[in-house]
Amino acid sequence: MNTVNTPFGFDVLTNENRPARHDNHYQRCLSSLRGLFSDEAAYEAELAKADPVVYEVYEIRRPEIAGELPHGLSVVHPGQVGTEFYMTKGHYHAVRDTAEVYYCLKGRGLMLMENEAGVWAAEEFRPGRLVYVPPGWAHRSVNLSLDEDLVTLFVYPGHAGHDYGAIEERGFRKLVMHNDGSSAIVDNPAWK
Ligand code: S6P
Ligand code: ZN
Repeated sequence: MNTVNTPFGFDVLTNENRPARHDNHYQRCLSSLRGLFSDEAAYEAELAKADPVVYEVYEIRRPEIAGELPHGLSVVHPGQVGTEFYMTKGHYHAVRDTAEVYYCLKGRGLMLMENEAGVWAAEEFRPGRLVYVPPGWAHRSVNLSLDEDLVTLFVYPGHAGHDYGAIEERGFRKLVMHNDGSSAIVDNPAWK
C-alpha cells in the first residue's frame, strides 16, 4: 500500500481492462460464490464443468482512516448462472454512515441497492454514468451483458470497512435475471 502522503496519478483503464497501477488484485471464482446465485442446481452444474472468474477487483489501497479515499476498478465478467446474471457478492459498509461513488467506464449493468429499512433501488451502469451509493445502502454490481466486461471505478471512505454477513444471511431483496434477451428485476423468494 502506498501510504506516502504524496500526490499521484495514473491511467485508470488500460487495454486489458486493468488500471496502470494497483496495490492489490483479487479474483472471485464461481467456487467461492456458493449460496450467491438463486438457482443452486444450475450453480452446481456450472461448477461441475468449470470454475470461471466471475469478477475481479484492482485496489489502490489507502490507510483505513477517515480522510483517506481507497479506490480501484471492479470488473464483472459476462455470464449467468441459470438465468441470473454474473454479479458481485454485495455488502454494506461496516460503518453504515459511509457512502461510495461508482463511475462506469465500460459495459452495461446495474447497481442493485437496498437499505436496512427494506427499500431497494437499481441504477443503470453505462460508460460515463456515475452511481452514488448513499450511506446505509448495501450495493451489488450486476453485469447485464453476456459478452462484455462491466468495468467500474469506485471510491469510498477509508474507515468504511465491509460487512458481508448481513447480505450472506438475507440475500438481496431483488434478483436480476436474463429474460428473453433482456433483463428483469424480480423478487428474491429466499429474501428474509
Ligand atoms: C468497496 C467497493 C468495491 C467492491 C467490489 C467487489 O467498498 O464497493 O471495491 O468491494 O466491487 O464487490 P464485493 O461486494 O465482493 O466486495
Ligand atoms: Zn462498498
